[in-house]
Amino acid sequence: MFRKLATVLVATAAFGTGAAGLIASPAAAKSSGNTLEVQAAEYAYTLKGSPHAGWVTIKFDNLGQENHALAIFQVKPSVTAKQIKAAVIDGSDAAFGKLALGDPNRGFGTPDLIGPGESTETVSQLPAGHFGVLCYIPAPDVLQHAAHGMITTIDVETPKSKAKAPKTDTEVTLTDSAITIPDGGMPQQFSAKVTNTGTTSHGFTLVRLEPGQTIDTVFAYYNDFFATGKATGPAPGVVVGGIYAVDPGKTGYLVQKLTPGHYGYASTVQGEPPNDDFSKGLKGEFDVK
Ligand SMILES: [Cu+2]
Repeated sequence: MFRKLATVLVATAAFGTGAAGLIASPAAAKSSGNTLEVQAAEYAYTLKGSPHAGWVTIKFDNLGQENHALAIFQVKPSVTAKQIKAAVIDGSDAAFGKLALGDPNRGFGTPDLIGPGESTETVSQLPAGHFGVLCYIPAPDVLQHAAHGMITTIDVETPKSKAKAPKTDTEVTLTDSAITIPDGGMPQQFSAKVTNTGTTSHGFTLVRLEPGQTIDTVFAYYNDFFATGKATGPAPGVVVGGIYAVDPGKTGYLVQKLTPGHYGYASTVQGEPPNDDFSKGLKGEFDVK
């Protein structure tokens, strides 16, 4: 997600307050058993589905004009969106620590942020429990979307789902120093098995590059965007989909359609440079013919 969640939560606090809320409305459904559908727009999520523990499909559509993210972290039972928002505004690790269950940076292999009009789908194993969901993207007024209302909670229910991992046609391997994709790049449409054989969490996020741009210029652009809360000039690329933070030894699935063009990919899990995934070489480019 271009930043560690703890950093995101602390950074959100600096951007002040706004109204929390959740608008629930029907969404287009293509049932695959154990699915959560999330539609994002300015500035609310529309959620559909009651996922059970096990393999959970998350369909994430951005119907808005800005980038939107879907940061998911486990919280203690009965924690409310209002409480999470208060902790976000407080900004201290202690405030969030009172609500969080386990490591807030734990990776569940759920979607990364996506650009306007883009759609992505992940299939990953979620434990039963109560989760906070928020969008950490800065709005034009510099307030993060969470402060504008993109913050809610979801429950992953018991009993465990019988849903199976999807069929795959493509494999992607994440290590501590590289991302290996198929020779010739990713196809126009794929269901990729994404396996992390490294020792820390890594992800696989895809960016459609504007002519003349590289994954490096895109990464620099987004780092600046998140550091300042302001976009500097037109985006050099659009994030079209991705799976964020697959934990070591774990596997997730990314189901994606790509239009022809030049693409970059990277793990957006960050530590302090030069120890962040991008600096360590978890990036590359390919063409979709
Ligand atoms: Cu958003």
